[in-house]
Amino acid sequence: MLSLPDTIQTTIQDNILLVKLNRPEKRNAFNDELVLAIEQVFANVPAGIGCAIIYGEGKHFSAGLDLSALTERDAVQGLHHSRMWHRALDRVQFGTVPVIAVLNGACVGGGLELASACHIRIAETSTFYALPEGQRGIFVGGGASVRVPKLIGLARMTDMMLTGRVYQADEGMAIGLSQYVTDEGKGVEMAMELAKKVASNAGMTNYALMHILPRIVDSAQEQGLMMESLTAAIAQNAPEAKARLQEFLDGKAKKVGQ
Ligand code: 1HE
Repeated sequence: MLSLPDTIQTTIQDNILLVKLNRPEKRNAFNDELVLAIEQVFANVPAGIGCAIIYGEGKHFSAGLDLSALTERDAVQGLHHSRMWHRALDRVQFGTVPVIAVLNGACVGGGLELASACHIRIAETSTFYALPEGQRGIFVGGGASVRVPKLIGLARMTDMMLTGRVYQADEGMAIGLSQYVTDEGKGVEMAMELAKKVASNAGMTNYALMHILPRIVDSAQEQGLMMESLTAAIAQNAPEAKARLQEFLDGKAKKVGQ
């Protein structure tokens, strides 16, 4: 059993791991303890889990970095602090299971950094996105400069930080910050439905989507195409793939959209 602070809670339903940020009185702002707890949780996903869901207690997913500790750090401590965030969020993005984030209210600063390390984002209608680091006189340090432009492009992230622009839930989906928008209070339910589908995929497919696809995207075309071919060859050779293909050929598998 992991020893976790009460600012994070985990439960398991069937083969889905639910992770709740539980610091609503501070709008789920991340102190170091909470960042390290996220690292622990995603480094130790129990065997048999097929997908994880992360969401926040209260009216906000997360207000980002806990600003109360920021003034106490010197430059070297600041470097290590940022690298701690990178370690923790790498555990989320490159862990053992796909992660679905359910967003509501503020998804700002480090909150958006966590959300962008997840594989699917569902925004409830109250969600708003911002990178207030610009206004606070600091810079992103939890991976946003790498992950956010991949979702929305360099120009939009630059604008968010230069002008303090806030995107609402629908706009956020239109530009790529989330893949889904749903009614208030319905996010976890929707995430459970999606998580069941994710967890029913062949293991190699999910592994390739989490660990290989992002590397292909970061590669030059020739290397990317070669990695794709190698991945396709490995995936189709797995017994699970052969069984699924045979099921389709026997007319026993679901058609697309069913
Ligand atoms: C906090 C934080 C925080 C709230 N650090 N304590 N993030 C920001 O710049 C966002 C700052 N927060 C806000 O703009 C607002 O709090 C919200 C829009 C998120 C929510 O507003 P509201 O009216 O619901 O709550 P509140 O009254 O502002 O806050 C409730 C309490 O949470 C209050 O503490 P209290 O002791 O007076 O009750 C706030 O001080 C506290 N609180 N947000 C510390 N962020 C890896 S680098 C990442 C860099 C960043 O993430 S920068 C972005 C920081």
